Amino acid sequence: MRLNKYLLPLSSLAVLGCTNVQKQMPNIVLIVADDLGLGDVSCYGSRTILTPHIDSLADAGVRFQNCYATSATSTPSRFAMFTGMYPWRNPDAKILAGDAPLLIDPSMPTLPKMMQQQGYATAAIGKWHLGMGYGKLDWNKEIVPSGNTVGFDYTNLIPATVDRVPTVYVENGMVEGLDPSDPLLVDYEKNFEGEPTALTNPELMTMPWLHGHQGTIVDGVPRIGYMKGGHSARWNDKTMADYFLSKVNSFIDSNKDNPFFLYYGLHEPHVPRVPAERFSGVSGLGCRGDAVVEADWCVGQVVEKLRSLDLLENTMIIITSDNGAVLQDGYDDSAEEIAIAAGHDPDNGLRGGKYSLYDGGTHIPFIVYWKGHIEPAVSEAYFCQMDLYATLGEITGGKVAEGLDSESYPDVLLGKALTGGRPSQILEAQGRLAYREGSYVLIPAYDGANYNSTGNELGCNGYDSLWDLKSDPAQTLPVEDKDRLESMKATFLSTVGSLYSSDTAVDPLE
Ligand code: NG6
Ligand code: CA
Repeated sequence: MRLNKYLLPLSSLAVLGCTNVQKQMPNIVLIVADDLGLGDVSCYGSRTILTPHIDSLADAGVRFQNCYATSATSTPSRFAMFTGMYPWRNPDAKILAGDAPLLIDPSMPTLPKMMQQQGYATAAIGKWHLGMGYGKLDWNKEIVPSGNTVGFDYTNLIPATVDRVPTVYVENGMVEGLDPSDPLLVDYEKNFEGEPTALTNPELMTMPWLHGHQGTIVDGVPRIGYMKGGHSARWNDKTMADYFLSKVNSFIDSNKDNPFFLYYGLHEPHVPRVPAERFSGVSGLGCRGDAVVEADWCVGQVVEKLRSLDLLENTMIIITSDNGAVLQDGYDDSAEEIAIAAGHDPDNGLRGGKYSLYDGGTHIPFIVYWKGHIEPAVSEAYFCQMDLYATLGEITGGKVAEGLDSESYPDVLLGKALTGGRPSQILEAQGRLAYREGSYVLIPAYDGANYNSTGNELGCNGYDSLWDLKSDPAQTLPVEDKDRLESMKATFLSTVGSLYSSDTAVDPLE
């Protein structure tokens, strides 16, 4: 089976992909952390950070050893998860600014729309990073289209990332808590006169920046981009986890008697890492470790909520991360120094991390828990987050659109098959593509710097390299197998066509 199968309609893929599954309609809670690596989670072997809440779901559920995001950064990875389509098919699916327009065309089929059609109440709460509105946004009016347009009945979102303006919550397309007499203005090109930035007022900073974060200072943290006004609506980093959790709890309360699909985008441990005071110092690994502990606590709170409403046996909980881990990501928060001193490896020995075509970029934690329906297991099966769309469609009886890249593997997701799964995948990192087939990965030749400005390895080697993740998971030495390399390259090129060019350089940091 080669990549040309992506050209087949999905109906054929469904036939190829799996067995007959009896329709079931559990609630689905999809929790996606931001930059959480395999080595950050103790059930994956971390001895330096303890994540007891995630671990207890892994102990009683299926823990995937071989699950991948499509991409090594957030926007493309989330785009694929919700649309079931490879992000590189959409040239705009790159790390988005906070004022970027909605990336998902409202006419596109999406996972949440499919769930809606199945009678599920749907919500997106937390990190979004898929754009909002059209053209130049007026943040003081209702933003249309928004997450609500692409399948979520309720949305309460960070427009982009915690380090990008505007630092406000957007609930169902409206900036929450905005005072009309203090309108919110946003610009990614130039500052508003007199507004404090890292360059004009460094004395206001409690979190110094190293790269890229020299814009407006909010809460002592300099962000990417500029904003003015909207003071009453500005979030407080330290209460963000509690804020989103309260929205999650309300959504679950309101939908306890009907099926619901909840996407909960945890903002941790993405920069800036500013957890609640009560988590400060708890990990012994600095603010990044504390943020991981806070994220784990949030997972525990969701489980407690479901337990208190007696919903656990009727709810599938999926925990994952949008891309691999990163330590140094543009702030002077000592995450790297502290991790090195403590022997904390957030990538669990994998090469590269966030931003990278190496395995650490897209190889992510993935745990599926469904009380009473899933046997505890560790799965070696290959699964991609993008496959959730087709797979959840098959499980719930939802109508999956034709022609998607998403493939259906219900037995894999439910832990009935612990091997098998997806035969191949195109991986994406900063607009560059690689090709995985079985345990082999082809990283085509890319020119340009192999490290970005924050020192993270990208996978630009200047030559075609082949790696065998089975015999060499840390990608220490390329495999010398010219025939395999040539055959994989031919398949890769016939799939991605002109989208591959060795001088592709789209790293916004460069
Ligand atoms: C980068 C930012 C990084 C992070 C990333 C997006 C700098 C130096 N780096 O441009 O801090 O915001 O974009 O991360 O500015 S993601 O997880 O949402 O993809
Ligand atoms: Ca991320």
